Amino acid sequence: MPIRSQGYQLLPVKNNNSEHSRENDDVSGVPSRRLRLGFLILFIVVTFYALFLAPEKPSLTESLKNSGHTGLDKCASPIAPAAKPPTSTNPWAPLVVSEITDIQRWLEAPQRELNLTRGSSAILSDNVVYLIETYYPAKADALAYLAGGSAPDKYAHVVIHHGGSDAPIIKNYLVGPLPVSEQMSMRLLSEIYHESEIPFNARGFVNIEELRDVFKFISPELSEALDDLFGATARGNDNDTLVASAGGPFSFDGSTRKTWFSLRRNLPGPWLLPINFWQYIDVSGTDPSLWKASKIVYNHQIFGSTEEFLQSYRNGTLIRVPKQVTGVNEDFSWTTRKRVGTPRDLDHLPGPRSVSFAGLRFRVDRATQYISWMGWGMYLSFDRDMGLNIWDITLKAERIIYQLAPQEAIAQYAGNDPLQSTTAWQDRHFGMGLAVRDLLPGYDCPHEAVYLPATTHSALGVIVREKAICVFEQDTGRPVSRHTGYMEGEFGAVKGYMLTVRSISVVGNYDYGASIVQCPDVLISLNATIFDYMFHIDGTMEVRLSASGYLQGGYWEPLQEGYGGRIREHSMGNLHDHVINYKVDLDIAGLENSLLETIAGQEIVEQPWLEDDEWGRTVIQQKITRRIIETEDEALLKYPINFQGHYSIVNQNKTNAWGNPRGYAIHAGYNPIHNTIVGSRRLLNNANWARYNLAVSLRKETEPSSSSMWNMNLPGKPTVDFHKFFDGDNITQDDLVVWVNVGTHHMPQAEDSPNTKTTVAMSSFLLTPLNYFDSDISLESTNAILLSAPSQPGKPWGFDDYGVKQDFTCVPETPPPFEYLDPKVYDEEGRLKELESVEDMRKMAEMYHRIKFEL
Ligand SMILES: [Cu+2]
Repeated sequence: MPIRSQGYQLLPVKNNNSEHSRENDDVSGVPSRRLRLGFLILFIVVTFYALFLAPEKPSLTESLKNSGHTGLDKCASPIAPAAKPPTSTNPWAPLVVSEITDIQRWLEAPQRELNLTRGSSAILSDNVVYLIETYYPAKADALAYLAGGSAPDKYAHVVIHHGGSDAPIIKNYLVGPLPVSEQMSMRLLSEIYHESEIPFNARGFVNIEELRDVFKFISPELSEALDDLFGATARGNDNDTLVASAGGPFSFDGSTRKTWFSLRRNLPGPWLLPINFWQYIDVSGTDPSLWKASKIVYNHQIFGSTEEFLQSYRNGTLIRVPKQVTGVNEDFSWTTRKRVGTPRDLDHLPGPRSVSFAGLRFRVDRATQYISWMGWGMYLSFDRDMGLNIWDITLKAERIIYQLAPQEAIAQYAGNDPLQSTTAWQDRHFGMGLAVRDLLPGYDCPHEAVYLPATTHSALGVIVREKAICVFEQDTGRPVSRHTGYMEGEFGAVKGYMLTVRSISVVGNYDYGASIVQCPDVLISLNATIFDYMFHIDGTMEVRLSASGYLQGGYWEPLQEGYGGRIREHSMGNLHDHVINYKVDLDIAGLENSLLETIAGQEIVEQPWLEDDEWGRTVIQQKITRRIIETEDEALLKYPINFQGHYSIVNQNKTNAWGNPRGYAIHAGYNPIHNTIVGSRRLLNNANWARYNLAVSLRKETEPSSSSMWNMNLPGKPTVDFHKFFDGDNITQDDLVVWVNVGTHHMPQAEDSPNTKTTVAMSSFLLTPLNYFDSDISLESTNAILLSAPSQPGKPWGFDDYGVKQDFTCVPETPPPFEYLDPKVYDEEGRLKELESVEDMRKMAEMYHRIKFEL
């Protein structure tokens, strides 16, 4: 049924000549002489200011002076000019090596009665300091500091494995205030978790010692059988041709700790080279003598114990995989990243690179890790669990985001084998911050990028990576806005520029655009994750995550059909979902914010101006419905069907000049997905955020994060239960947090081999002004052009480039030669540690994801 139009009535119609002629005047486009004169004066002032007075462009002025028009001088060095942070310290700064060392010593003092053993030599039944890092201050305290008050006290979050207790347990402590003094104290930190106790079986790995007791499950007899069956060895020798990888989660509710071991060939990219042999091991508790291997699966045969398997092997009843398909003589070089094929035309030339001829246009304060660019400002921080995070993101001196931080990254696999079908990773467990990698200059980030360090602590000491974060500005190669026209002032373009802050983590097999995991030689999955935060001049920012690296490959055989894609003779990529959650603590025009749902629907409306002719008396058209969502319970959200609308955070009491509430909208970017699987025991209640595209909750100091490093191993009893955040609180005109997901339904294919590509394994969301301003602020840019029509056809078009000479040139500095250095590793005393071997470095990098047998 059509609805009746509103607000119109049929009246006798007359031509209104006077109004018509005024409209004509308006569009005549002939500016008055006064306007033209005004424009000329403005142009002269702007040009003079840009060339001689503008304080923000010292390097351009300098370079212009140096170069003249006769020859080319050297360009300004690509060094970021100093930023002016709003405060003298970064209240969210990670702890530095000396602070961590001081806390370690304070914890070890006899009067603390913690009976600690240092991580490097600890066994499971010892008490070990697992983590020391910054505990972020309460928001009210940080805001008071930003507003000119005193700096908040600095506290540390300390995790201790109490393996030496009668009932081993993990405890969290708040230690401070820093620096260490008589006033320093420690207390249990439990208010941010939903479970007061963290079961020991949910723990993270401390060192290789724990795994040594796992290696015993590969007995000499079993090694011999493996050698015979696969032509590969796992004997604890340097030249072993098999390594292990384990699946997770390791526990359901903390009562046990078990994992499926899968064996893979010890070659480059072992993740792609599994053999069809799996072992289920029970490593519950702290007494390795009670651990057992309860099952072996080989060639579709299931054995209740290693002994059963060996018996069958010895007595000839074992159904063997035919020798020709065991890969004995196979060429496995395809798993390397070495260049293949014939070089393409002109590919012997280096590709284009971008140069800021007039010097860098973003500012950096290294001491506080504060960055500013084109009206944006932000502080960076870094933590063990998820790596790079950003604080106090301001635009034109107004805070838009208090905190922007990744929270968790899940990857749930499928397959017709014991490992893949039971795997649901949550990479926070391994520490995506700990897994940050030094960036490859010129390859991971453009040549001119400015690098910033990150410091992370683990039970084995402190790692400082000098090139953990890169910051760079790029020409996006397309205008932010443009229009062609003949009227004065309507033809022009504003150039698109973007500032990117990036970090890359490699947890096991994938290189997530962000971090480093410590894994003693068991393979989990090695993914590189690239975390990008991209800022645009119109107030838009994009949060983008890309993944690369090796798949967690499976053993291909026809029975795997439907669980992924075959990529080689006996290798497949198994189907899985990645979902990554971000915390976005938006503060739009203050703390009092509401969640606005905007939906574009369809209406059939009858209009009085319509004739009853062939078009009919009704039209079908779009219509917007806006609704403020009032409680948390209604704020577990999926993007509107067909993206007909969006969700936004607005301040209902602060309006722009047109009466609209000022807001920021959350738009889906690439791959706006959520988790496919709901109800799996392995993600029962520990990653409920992954069921949605986004969710909005009332901000609470007791709900700082949607996950924890133990969540992976506690699906039945999660340390942080996201659904508990949604307990009916009113969310109108209050401080809100948006939890937004990105991800990929990863259906592996041949082109994922040897590595997944960031071109498609990418996902993002955008935050963009929604009536936050009165009009488009990118029009403020002087990197823009305004054209005026010639007086007669054939004459050149006039233009105004606002005095910014886009053709300015000089000789760029030669980029420094490529160099890649190891991170600095400090021991518990804060002394720089010499790693003994490359194998040590590898262990540290691949810990738990590629386990080399050490018997
Ligand atoms: Cu994947």
